[in-house]
Amino acid sequence: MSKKVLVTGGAGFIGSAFINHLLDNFQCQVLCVDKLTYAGRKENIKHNIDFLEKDICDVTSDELGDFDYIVHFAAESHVDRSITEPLEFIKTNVLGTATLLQVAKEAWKHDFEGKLFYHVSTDEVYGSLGEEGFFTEETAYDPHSPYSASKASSDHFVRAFADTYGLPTVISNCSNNYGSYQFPEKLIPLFIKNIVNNKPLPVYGKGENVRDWLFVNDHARAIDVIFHKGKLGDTYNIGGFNEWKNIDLIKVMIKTVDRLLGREEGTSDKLITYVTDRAGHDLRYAIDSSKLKGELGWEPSLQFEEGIEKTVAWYLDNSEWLESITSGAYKVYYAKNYNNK
Ligand code: NAD
Ligand code: TDX
Repeated sequence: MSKKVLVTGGAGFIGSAFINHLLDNFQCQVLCVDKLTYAGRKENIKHNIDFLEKDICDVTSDELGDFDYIVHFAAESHVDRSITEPLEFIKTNVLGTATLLQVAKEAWKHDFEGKLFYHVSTDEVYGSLGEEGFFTEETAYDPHSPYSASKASSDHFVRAFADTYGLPTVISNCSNNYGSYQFPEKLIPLFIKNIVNNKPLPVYGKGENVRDWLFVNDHARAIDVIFHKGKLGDTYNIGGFNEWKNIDLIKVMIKTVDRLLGREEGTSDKLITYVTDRAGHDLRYAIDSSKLKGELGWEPSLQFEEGIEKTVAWYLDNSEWLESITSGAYKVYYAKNYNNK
């Protein structure tokens, strides 16, 4: 009988890429548990799967049936939103994760042979780097935003359940993802959308913060590799060795959108608008993923130039998706908090 994988947050940006990758490559049964917040869309998943529309804080082992693995993506994921609504982040990211750990422990009745709880986390738990150096798996946690503090806390609970109850767990901490189906509150899709619509591009501070960008399908591949070959109880960093200063990345996006729309080069440069910096804005993230490469043989497959071209082209071709995902609940929140974007 094929194995059953419970995927939380599978209607979101990375979770849907993972489900699509999994079912393109493996025979298994997937049950997605997702609350369908403003960030989740069932249509992001291109396969027929079982779907439970539910808050992870409220799931019980009874309603899930037997399952072999959990891959846990569900989270509130946007740093700016965590600054205006920190309690939502604590609820979903901390209490939600702890609830799932407890549910897995109960459902597996302490018989953990062949089981796995895979927790998807972020490089932001490590805090901020200066000009030099990389985050490794040994870097001490030093989160600064309510988002990263909630993710750090969820990582601690995963390790606590492994140490206390022997729950078979693995954690990966990944850098910034980009690609199709990302909600347009994050830098790359938001700026593509604004360039297309000739709207201002709100660059926080001086635009000098650095992020390490990884194509979402490469993240899905990394999770697959760790899921199948990772060591129980271990942690793996995932990154693209692909650092960009925000302002330089923004100039690449402007150039690419203008070119693909047939506009003259430089047309949209005037949209760059420097605005008040994000509170507690981490200066630089950079992941050392050499453990993952050395032990499990994973490395990114796509060059950034190709990835950003594909990504811009996807958003230009999918304006209906962009319109639909920014209507409804998000519109109300957006109008209240982000009138300047
Ligand atoms: P996303 O915001 O696009 O999707 C989150 C999904 O979780 C949505 O489908 C949403 O409906 C669901 N969800 C939210 N709260 C829920 C709840 N209480 N119960 C059930 N479902 C709920 O997020 P993403 O960018 O796909 O991120 C997925 C995971 O990867 C998160 O855990 C995030 O911390 C982590 N991560 C993201 C990035 C990135 O660059 N986006 C990088 C590293 C790690
Ligand atoms: O309007 C903007 N202007 C701007 O200058 C936005 C939305 C962002 N920025 C800057 C802030 C960051 O330095 O761009 C950079 C990237 O911002 P986000 O897309 O919001 O991502 P970040 O804050 O780096 O967090 C992301 O990567 C790690 C994801 O949202 C997290 O879920 C993930 O864990």
